[in-house]
Amino acid sequence: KAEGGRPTRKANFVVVANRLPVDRVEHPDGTTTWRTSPGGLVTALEPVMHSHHGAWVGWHGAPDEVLDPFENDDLELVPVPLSEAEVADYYEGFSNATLWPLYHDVVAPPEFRREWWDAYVRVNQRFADRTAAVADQGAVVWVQDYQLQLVPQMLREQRPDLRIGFFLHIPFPPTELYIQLPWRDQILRGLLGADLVGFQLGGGAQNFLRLVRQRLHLDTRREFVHASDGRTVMARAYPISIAAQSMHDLASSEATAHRAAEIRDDLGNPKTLFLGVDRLDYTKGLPERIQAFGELIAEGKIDPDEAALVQVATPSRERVEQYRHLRDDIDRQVGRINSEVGRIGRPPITYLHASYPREEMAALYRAADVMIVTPLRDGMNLVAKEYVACRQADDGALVLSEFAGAARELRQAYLINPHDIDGLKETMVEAMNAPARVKARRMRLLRRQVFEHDIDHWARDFLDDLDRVTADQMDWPAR
Ligand code: ADQ
Repeated sequence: KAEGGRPTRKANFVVVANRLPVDRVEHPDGTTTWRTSPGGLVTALEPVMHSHHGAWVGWHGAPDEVLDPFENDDLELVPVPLSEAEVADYYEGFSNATLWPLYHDVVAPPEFRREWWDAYVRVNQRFADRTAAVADQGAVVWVQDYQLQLVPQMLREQRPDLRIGFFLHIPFPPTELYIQLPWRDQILRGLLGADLVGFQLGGGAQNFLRLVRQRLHLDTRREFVHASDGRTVMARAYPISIAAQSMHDLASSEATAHRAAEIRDDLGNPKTLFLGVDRLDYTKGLPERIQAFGELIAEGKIDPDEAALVQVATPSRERVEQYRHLRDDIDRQVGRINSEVGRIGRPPITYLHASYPREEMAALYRAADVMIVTPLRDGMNLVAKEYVACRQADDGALVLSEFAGAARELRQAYLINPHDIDGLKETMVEAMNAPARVKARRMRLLRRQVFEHDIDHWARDFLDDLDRVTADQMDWPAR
């Protein structure tokens, strides 16, 4: 039920993200409505949005279209327009072909193009302008992620009254890699416009603080920066999580139980069902995982009559060249393995290049005996936490890369180095064959961790700290 019209009241809580949390639905009669996308962030922030007068500033997903602010599901949405060229330069270019690979340990080479940077600056300025126009005096503004790192400073220049938080969902890289960026100092200054800069892990906050000292010659004490305008900025870790209880409830339903059984049945009721679920991204370690599984079958260490791998890969960033190559590579790799070791009606790998509703994801998680999460670098990885939340008993096993942020919290997972294919293979076999009591001990601890640290916990921690920093109630270190 989309409604037109400008907002009448200014907002005192504003989320700023590249995308609005809605998708457009086109109806056969030509009308369009909006549907709230199932993301964790919008779910977590809904209570805060409603208890305050909240607004969300972001792109609505269609290039070359200017839309008025509108309300959907009681959320006030403020669309930021992007031209076709800006989508190519700011989003696909600077965000996803420069920053994304640079911040993920340069697992793919980042491209540095000056026209992409220009577009990034221009679009960040537009987001800042829209936000400045809708935010009430003294409002809390929470800027999200790597696409908008200049917004905090741009916003502060116009609106020093605002309380500004920033959260980075991806890793913040080691200084040796970060300093490759031709615009390294501008981005540090952009982030320092915030009162609180949040990272997934303490290591990211440390990298940031070190760079601020080295590059900008600012004084830092513990997790505080003494900014050049006299403000104190805090940099700290807030590991993001999921809506664990609602994920668990979904997985526990009769319908999900039925669908999970059906999935196993369709696969020939294997003794062990391995599952991988990722956005199709070169950071996620898909080739390594598929390689390991293929070798285990070829060497007879996994019997294809007794085990199957389902790999679900959500289509992603298909206009960026490296993503197109990755897709072709994986198609070939899966095809080769299935043709070499598969038998009629029983390919060992079921590969699905598609996005599924939450219900289907819950059924897959519930059906799987061994979840394999093997990113080469990942800010957090919510898939690992979703699998744990969907367990019905203390069963199942999680094989998890040390290079996922989630490995810091999920210590009882079967941790692996995805670059070490032999180690990965050994651990997959170990997880497959582990006695029930060993798996139960591990899973019990994992479940406790995920349920005690859910998405509400994350949002509350961040916003409480932002309140304290801006109210000057922090225990500031002596200078
Ligand atoms: P992503 O790189 O997208 O997120 P992840 O944290 O795993 O990675 O989140 C993916 C989400 O998409 C999960 O909720 C998952 O259920 C869903 N999903 C994946 N495949 C799907 C499919 N085929 N169909 C439907 N849904 C699918 C970035 C960072 C992460 C960080 C998050 C949150 O890269 O490190 O954890 O942001 O901060």
